Amino acid sequence: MAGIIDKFRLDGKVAWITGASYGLGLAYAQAMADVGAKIVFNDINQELVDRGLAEYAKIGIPAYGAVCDVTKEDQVQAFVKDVEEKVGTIDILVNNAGIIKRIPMTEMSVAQWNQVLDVDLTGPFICSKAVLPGMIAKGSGKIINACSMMSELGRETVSAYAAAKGGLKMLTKNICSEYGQYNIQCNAIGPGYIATPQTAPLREKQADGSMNPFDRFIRSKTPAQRWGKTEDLQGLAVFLASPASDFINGQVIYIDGGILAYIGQDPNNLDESKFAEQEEAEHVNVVDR
Ligand code: NAP
Ligand code: GCO
Repeated sequence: MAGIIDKFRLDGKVAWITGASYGLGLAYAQAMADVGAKIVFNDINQELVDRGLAEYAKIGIPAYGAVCDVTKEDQVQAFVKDVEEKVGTIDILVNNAGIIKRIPMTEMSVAQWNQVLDVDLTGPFICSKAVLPGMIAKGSGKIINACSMMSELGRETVSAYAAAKGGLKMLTKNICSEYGQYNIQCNAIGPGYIATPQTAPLREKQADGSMNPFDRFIRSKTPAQRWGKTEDLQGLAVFLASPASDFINGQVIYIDGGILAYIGQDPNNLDESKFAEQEEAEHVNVVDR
């Protein structure tokens, strides 16, 4: 008799993780493959796709990868058609691909604004629109969006990113509203501050070798007093991709070490000696791009 653990398996499912050559996307793919999913991924150039394929081969994951820019609808439609012919209907879409530009709003050009919105908000629209017909025909589907602390909070220099991630929260709720009737669930993962290439500049040591002030700041805002590791998010990704979450829809689930619940403490009160071991672990996770 099937036990509850079987509800967390993805055997026979095709999972497309966008922008999954490294970072959180690679971690999501590893986890989903571990519970039986067939992995499909894309990146914006062949070098990155080859890098991703090498990463997957190194860990024994048979993956299908191709060049596809999530902001180009023609490329996305062709990618999905190719996958459906060669691998099968896409059961799970993780809209993971994303960029950030840290520029004061008054200095940000419209082109820079549009570039962030194109990848972080229009990209998920384009990719979701491309996979929904197959999910509707199949009678089931999972769409998982990459939201952020910036879906709830603002901060200096990330206006375009926050606007995109706030919009992505509402797109998540709207896909739920419009397609839930077809047994399609659309939810979002809301990571806190995770050690990946995207956040590496925020942890880089200062010229004198001292801790980056933003690194100290984030630890003072996180009850766990550490950055997240990509593996911290793997369980939630599998859960939202699996039958175990079939009655969860339109939700953003935050996985932030407690940031959104905590007012924070004086960064000067932190005992830096506690960080040495944690810091080593975080650097292992940051893939040099
Ligand atoms: P990352 O290390 O920068 O990786 C992002 C991935 O997306 C890369 O493979 C990147 O490839 C790809 N990508 C960028 N633009 C693309 C496009 N137009 N088409 C296809 N692929 C594209 O980011 P991450 O830290 O793993 O984050 C992954 C997602 O989680 C992002 O949406 C991010 O906003 C979100 N998130 C991250 C954190 C965090 O603390 N790390 C927290 C909350 C949310 P290239 O190398 O070619 O750019
Ligand atoms: C930043 C960071 C954040 C994280 C993440 C937090 O510059 O503040 O890059 O935006 O990437 O989105 O959840």
